[in-house]
Amino acid sequence: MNFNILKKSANTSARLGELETLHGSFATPVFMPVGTQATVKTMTPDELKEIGAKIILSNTYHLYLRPGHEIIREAGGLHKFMNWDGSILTDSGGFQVFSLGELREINEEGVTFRSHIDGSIHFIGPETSVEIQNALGSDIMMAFDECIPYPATFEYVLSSVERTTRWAERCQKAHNNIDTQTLFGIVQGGVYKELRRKSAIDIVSLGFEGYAIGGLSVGEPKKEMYDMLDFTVPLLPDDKPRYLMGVGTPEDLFEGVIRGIDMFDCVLPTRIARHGTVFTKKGKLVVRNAAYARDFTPLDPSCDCYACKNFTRAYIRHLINVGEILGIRLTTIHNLHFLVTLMQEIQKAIEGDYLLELKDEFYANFGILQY
Ligand code: PRF
Ligand code: ZN
Repeated sequence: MNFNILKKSANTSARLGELETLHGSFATPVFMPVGTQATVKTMTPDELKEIGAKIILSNTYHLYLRPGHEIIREAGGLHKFMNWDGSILTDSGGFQVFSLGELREINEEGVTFRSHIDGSIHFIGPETSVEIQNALGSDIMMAFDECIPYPATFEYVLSSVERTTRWAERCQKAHNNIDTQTLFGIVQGGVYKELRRKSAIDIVSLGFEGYAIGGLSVGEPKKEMYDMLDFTVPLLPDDKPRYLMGVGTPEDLFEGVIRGIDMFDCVLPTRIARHGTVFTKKGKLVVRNAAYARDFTPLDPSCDCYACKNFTRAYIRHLINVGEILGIRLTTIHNLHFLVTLMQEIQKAIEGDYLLELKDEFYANFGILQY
């Protein structure tokens, strides 16, 4: 993997960069659509390409359970299995396993958990996570971390920060495909600055090709998240990509980029699409609503995605209300196009030094208050 910074924003911490993997190169800041189960829900790889996606995220935990990483290894890796020749980042399973609540038990070795599918008992630790990710053959792999819920006590977060560092080191030792796959470290620390500092220093001292900030957007107020970014990002090496995990909304993308984040992923655009909600430049729109029964305009008149060029709100509302699959395919195409295109606009604004102006204009239209 190669990462080059092409331009630094004059009056923010944003950077325009280029990240290159064995499956192509793309500009950063970048939004990665989420394809948990080896598919970005409802989208073919061709459709993903058409909206401009160059890198997607997939999940160790889900693919380990079904179909099993050995089947994907046999298929020739995840790229071949799902016929996606762009880049893939895999999350380590840490976050997904910890989200299981009652169904798991953590100790120094790793996490023992019950499958959310059939209740069978499994174990994932740093070595197993890396082995699974090696079998999947993703371009970027994530270290196995402990993401704790919010709120949590200082003592608990401290012990999880220390464990996350020990696990990160074990991931490095277990990683076999260093020529083809890159491993990123993850900084934890909850909303405690001291612990964010400790985690950043310890993880950076292990030496990774990229650094993620985990444990945010887990229920803390937005201001806390932005404060943690203000504090944590400057502790990370300037010349390596920085990835804010599981974030976010359009405003989170602006606020993250301005604070120096290069990569984002979130289920939000695809999830809300399946519930009939779409992003528009004028804010979110619930196209399912009766208000759009006779609205023969596109989801977003300013959008040039396939859904907006060819179909009306009234038609898409009808499809969703009668449960036709095409409805949620169209809202998904539109929402992913919206965020990927927003990132391209952000890239141009960094290049042209008008990022804050773009943000102000976007917030005013979308109806976001300033942070
Ligand atoms: N760790 C991992 N994946 C994640 C997170 C984390 O902290 C988050 C938190 N927003 C999302 N996905 N491994
Ligand atoms: Zn559209």
